[in-house]
Amino acid sequence: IVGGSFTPVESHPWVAALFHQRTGFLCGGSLIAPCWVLTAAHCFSDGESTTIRHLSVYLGKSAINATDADKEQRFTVEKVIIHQKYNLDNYDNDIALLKIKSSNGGCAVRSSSARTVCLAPSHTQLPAGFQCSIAGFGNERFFGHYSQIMKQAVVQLLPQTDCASQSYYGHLITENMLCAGSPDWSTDACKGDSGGPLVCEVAGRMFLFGVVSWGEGCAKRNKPGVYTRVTNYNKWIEDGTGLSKYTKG
Ligand code: 4AZ
Repeated sequence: IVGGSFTPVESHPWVAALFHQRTGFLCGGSLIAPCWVLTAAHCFSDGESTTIRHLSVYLGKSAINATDADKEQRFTVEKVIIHQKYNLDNYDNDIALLKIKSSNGGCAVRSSSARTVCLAPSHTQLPAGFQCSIAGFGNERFFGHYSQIMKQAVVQLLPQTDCASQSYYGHLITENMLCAGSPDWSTDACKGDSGGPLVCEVAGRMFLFGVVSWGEGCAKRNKPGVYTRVTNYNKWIEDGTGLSKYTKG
């Protein structure tokens, strides 16, 4: 994350950190149900990281290179579901589900450092200018390295028409994407934040509206962060997880 501030995981307890056995930190994610993490499909597009026995998922992690055994929970990945229409040329449908399992065969246990985030009703649209927040371990500058400590930042939702205009991204923006940035272009998601959450508070609850997907550079003028539009995928998530909103509780 470029700009923003360091944050304890308790402020973003749905943030998951995805690691690859050989290459280390891979991507962010969001806990949407005790056994399910939502992330970006492109985290697995190198074909290497899809070897699921090489993947680990952590919840409750405030720092990449430190262990707080009292707070963190570690999981292996039982199943990776990549969206069947994920397009690796334009990152359309950049969404994936991970089924997680702890060493004792269970799923996530709710605590101050680990809890689920809500999904908004299908096709909910928040107004342009709405303030949402992003969190992750991604770069603090485009030519930098991953942040050792979790960061958060506030970004504003942009009008889709602005984002798809010629001076921004033009036809690269599909209906399955949303754009967010800061008015002075100082704050953005960056390399390594991919898969992580864009959450917006509505009626006192935090809802997952975006998955960090792509952007041209980081915190560049007229080049906002692009996020997978999660509210377009409620049915896909229900089908993939087998959880309907009536059985989740
Ligand atoms: C990346 O390479 C990446 N500024 C993620 C987010 C953004 C740019 C690049 C958005 O993972």
